[in-house]
Amino acid sequence: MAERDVLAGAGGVLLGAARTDHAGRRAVLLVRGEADTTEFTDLATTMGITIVDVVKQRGREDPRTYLGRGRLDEAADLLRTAPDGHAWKGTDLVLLHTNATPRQLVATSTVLGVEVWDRVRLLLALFTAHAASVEARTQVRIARLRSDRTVLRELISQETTGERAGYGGAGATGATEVLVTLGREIEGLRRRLLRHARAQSERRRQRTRSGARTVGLAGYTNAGKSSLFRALSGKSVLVEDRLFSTLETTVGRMEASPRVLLADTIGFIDALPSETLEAFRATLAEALECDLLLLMADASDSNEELIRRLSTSVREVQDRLEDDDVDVMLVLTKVDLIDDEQRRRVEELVEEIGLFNPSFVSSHTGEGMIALRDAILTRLHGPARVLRIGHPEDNGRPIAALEDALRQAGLVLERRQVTEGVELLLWCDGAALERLMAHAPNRLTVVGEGVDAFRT
Ligand SMILES: Nc1nc2c(ncn2[C@@H]2O[C@H](COP(=O)(O)OP(=O)(O)OP(=O)(O)O)[C@@H](O)[C@H]2O)c(=O)[nH]1
Ligand SMILES: [Mg+2]
Repeated sequence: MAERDVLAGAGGVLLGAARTDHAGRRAVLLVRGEADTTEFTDLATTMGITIVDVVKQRGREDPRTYLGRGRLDEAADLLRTAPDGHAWKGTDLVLLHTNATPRQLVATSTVLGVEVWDRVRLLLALFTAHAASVEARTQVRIARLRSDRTVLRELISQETTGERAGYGGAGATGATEVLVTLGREIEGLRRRLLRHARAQSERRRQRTRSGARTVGLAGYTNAGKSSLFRALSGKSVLVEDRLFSTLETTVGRMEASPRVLLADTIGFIDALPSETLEAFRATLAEALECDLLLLMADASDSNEELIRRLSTSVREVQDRLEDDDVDVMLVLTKVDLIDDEQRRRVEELVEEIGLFNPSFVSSHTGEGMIALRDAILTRLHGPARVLRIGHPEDNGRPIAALEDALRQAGLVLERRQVTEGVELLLWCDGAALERLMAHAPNRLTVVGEGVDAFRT
């Protein structure tokens, strides 16, 4: 279906608007109640939209008009009559600080006469603007069409019940046709996405069969997932200080161990309706179906934000937490931005919500990264061994061949020279190690277990 503006000229609920770049737009934000508007404003700012004014009205949402009818009419007047130099002059977008019902969306846009977005429409517009890959674009389009469909149904029902005069000249029959086309397009896109998901899930199976282990990165949007992915894999992915830079899953190998795969994915956000979230299930599964899940949060967030965002993330990965086959580690990022006292407070906070032993890391300064790498490998492969090659009575027999054999059999992370020969910090399957030891009697000795045994 061609992108179209179903309600152009009749109040402006823009459905499937072709416009993807909203940078430079000026908007008025309507807020009912006492909610904190920071995150909403951040979402708008991320898209380059300037909020020129905020209208706040106390009390509960009006189920039909969101603000009370009187306040809404005042806003409509001001939108039409704002003189030059007034903040509202040139505003063609009104934002509602809520996940609005279709009824509220239709009514407010009819009264205001400009484009109206609620939180979900703002998110969908943001996703549309950021979607770079085919997969991301397909997901986003499905989510948008689904959301458009609910608004359209509301319009049709209002017309049928006579609540609203015929629209766009096309009348209810025209709208019903659009509805059918919408349904068909959603179905087609869904099938395409399903094929993609099947291919992905086949790839996952192959990986597992080849002995690769996967580490999924999950957390609130902007937590620093892609930055950590980049630091651990060396693979370049988009990192930006904006919400929802990443909309699909990227898999890359861990630099320290090519048999460990990392999966960076889309971030979470509060209160995304399930029909919108549904479109992203497949890409999330690609990252969340893993052997080890890194549950990530930004340690430099304020206490309330940290708890809120971490709780949302915990909710989203709940079934992973309950799955015995999935190991979960808590990783707190951007530790370079906080001091020791804040760090202790963050530790207490996460304990209060039932999480323990966070790893603190900074992808920028590298702080905590070696420890995190070691912890990941230990969780996946068990404790490392410190293995000595060489013996005082070896009389300088070359050790290179043995060292090569060990490197083939397992993962050598670090190496150091000692008087008897060399010592390796090694992750290796027990049976493989025993075979090698039997081959070279007296030349290999396990002198310690665990990463710390090597470091001290
Ligand atoms: N100071 C500091 N900033 C960081 C660190 N890690 C990430 N950032 C910044 O935080 C912002 C978000 O980082 P990303 O890695 O894109 O976060 P993300 O979780 O992938 O975000 P989305 O994909 O948008 O959900 C960027 O501006 C990064 O430069 C860190 O360790 N220290
Ligand atoms: Mg990202």
